[in-house]
Amino acid sequence: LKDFALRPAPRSIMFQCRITRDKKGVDRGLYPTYYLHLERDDGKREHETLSARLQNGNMENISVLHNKAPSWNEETQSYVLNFHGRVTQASVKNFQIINSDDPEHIVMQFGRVAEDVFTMDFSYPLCALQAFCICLSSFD
Ligand code: I3P
Repeated sequence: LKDFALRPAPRSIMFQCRITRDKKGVDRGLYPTYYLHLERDDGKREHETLSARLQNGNMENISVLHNKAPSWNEETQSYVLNFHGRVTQASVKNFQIINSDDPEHIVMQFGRVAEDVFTMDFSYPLCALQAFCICLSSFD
C-alpha cells in the first residue's frame, strides 16, 4: 500500500480514485477528514490476462525470459553452459535465463554444486520468490 501511495504511476495507466470527505472529522468537526480510495478496476485494458497480452503483442512492461541454449563442446562431446565457477556438477537441472534483447546478459542461473546443494543467482527484473519458483520447476 505504501508502495502504491508513493511510487509514480506506471506510464500506461490512469488510476481512478475517489476522495470522500467526512465532515465530522477531527477536533469536534473543526477539520473534516479526507479519505483517498482506489476505485475498483473494472476497466477494459489492466484485465487482459498475461497470455492474452502475449497473443496480442501488448508487451508493455512485460519481460520475456528464455533458457539460454547451451553450446556444443567438442572436448567433452556435450552441450555446455558457462557458469563461471558458480555451478560445479553436471545436472539436467542446471540452467541459465536470458532476455532475448540482450542474450549475453545472464538474468538468473541455477545449478548443482553438491548432491543436495544448488546455487541460485538472480537479478532484475526477478524477485527472490520468482527466482526460487523457477528453480523449483527444474527439480523432478
Ligand atoms: C533422475 C535423473 C536426473 C538426476 C536426478 C535423478 O532420475 O537421473 O538426471 O538429476 O538426480 O533422480 P530419474 O530419471 O529416474 O528421475 P541430475 O541430472 O541433477 O543428477 P537427483 O535425484 O539427485 O536430483
